[in-house]
Amino acid sequence: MNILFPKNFLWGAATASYQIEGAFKSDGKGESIWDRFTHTEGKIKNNENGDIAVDHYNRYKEDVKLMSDIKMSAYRFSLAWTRILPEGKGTINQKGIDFYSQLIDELLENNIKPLITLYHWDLPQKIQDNGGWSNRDTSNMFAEYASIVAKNYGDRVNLISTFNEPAVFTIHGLVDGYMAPGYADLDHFSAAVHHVNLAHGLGLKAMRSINNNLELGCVLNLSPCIPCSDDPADIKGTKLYDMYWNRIFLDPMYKGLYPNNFYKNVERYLKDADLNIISQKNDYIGLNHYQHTRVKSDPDYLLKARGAYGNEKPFNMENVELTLMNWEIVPEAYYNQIMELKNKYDNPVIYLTENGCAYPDIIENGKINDFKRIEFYKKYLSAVKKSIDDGADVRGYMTWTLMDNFEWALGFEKRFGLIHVDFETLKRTPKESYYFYENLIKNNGF
Ligand code: IFM
Repeated sequence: MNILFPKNFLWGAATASYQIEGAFKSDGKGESIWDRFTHTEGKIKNNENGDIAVDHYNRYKEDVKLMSDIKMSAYRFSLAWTRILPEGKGTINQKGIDFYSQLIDELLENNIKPLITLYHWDLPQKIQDNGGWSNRDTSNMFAEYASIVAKNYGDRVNLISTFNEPAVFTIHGLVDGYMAPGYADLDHFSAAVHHVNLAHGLGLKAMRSINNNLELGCVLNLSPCIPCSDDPADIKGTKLYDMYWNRIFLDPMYKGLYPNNFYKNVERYLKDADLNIISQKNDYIGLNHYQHTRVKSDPDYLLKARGAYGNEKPFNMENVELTLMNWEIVPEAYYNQIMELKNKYDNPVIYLTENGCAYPDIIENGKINDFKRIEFYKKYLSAVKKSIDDGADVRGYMTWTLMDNFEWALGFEKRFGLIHVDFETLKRTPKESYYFYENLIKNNGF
């Protein structure tokens, strides 16, 4: 063994409410945009949905035990806003509050630190009906929801993230329509970007006013962008892509400004104090990272909605190693991304809130020998260690994901879990990577 991590490094797994909970209308839960979107014919591969997902709502004790068996020290999960506030605002649903309260207690009893994400894409449908993120009121409703969470769980949970991957849910939800709510409207998109940033700032403020000991931040999915050739068009396209994917959230939150080229799109939505509210201190950055993005300028790429990318699309080179998502395996990009945060964003505390890979894991003789996933983890974790050695303040690593689950528009086909789930019987079977993770935790390295 030669890769050792710092003492007290957190080792955990991440999940998201809609992808695992199921129980989509149990115990007073309201409808979310993902309930509506998945129930719309043709939106999801094989018309699958998260109505049952992997039934974590009813099986959370079994799932916590699986984490505890390998001594995970952290678990990152998101709350379904509609369990707590079925209509997004107003009356609180006590059964929803109780569910997460019991989950938190179960984690703490098993020495697992809970990390909450407030919003992993499942906006209450009632709020969407009122304009969703393109309506400024939604930012205030989010702050109200955040304060309810701080009041109810802040005594037991101190790490809370406002959003998961705002670039993903705004671009795919409002520009190309690939995800809920499924629109393609650039004005809505620009407004939504600003209101999500504002909601982040208002959410921090609201939670801090209730409990000053909370550690608060946002989870961003950042990806170094590289041109796929020396062609000036590709180089220009790469800058644009980087702006949309990485900077329009990172810069307002961590530097208090919008990139110049985007400012004109949001100027009309900005009020005086907004950028100060958005850029108040974050206690950490949550980094989700999977791969780098190669950008090729493609004038034939005519989908109007892709205008937000400046008609650029990610481009995979040939002869590179890909996972089942067609994502490139590039551990150096992970190192570079972490170091960019260290060097250009003031050496922040970093939690690695998601990283992982999908493969078509098959049970053979009762076992799932997912050695490619183990190799992936070894490579990516070596990159993390190198960044720590080079001064990055990385405090923990959450694998995506604990168990196979609903992968959004792709349905159930892409398996990312350490634990295999039979989607018919819902039986959980640990993969070989689960045992690799067990040893990793035991040795604090590999
Ligand atoms: O499943 C998603 C997760 O919800 C957000 N980050 C990326 C994962 C894999 O696509």
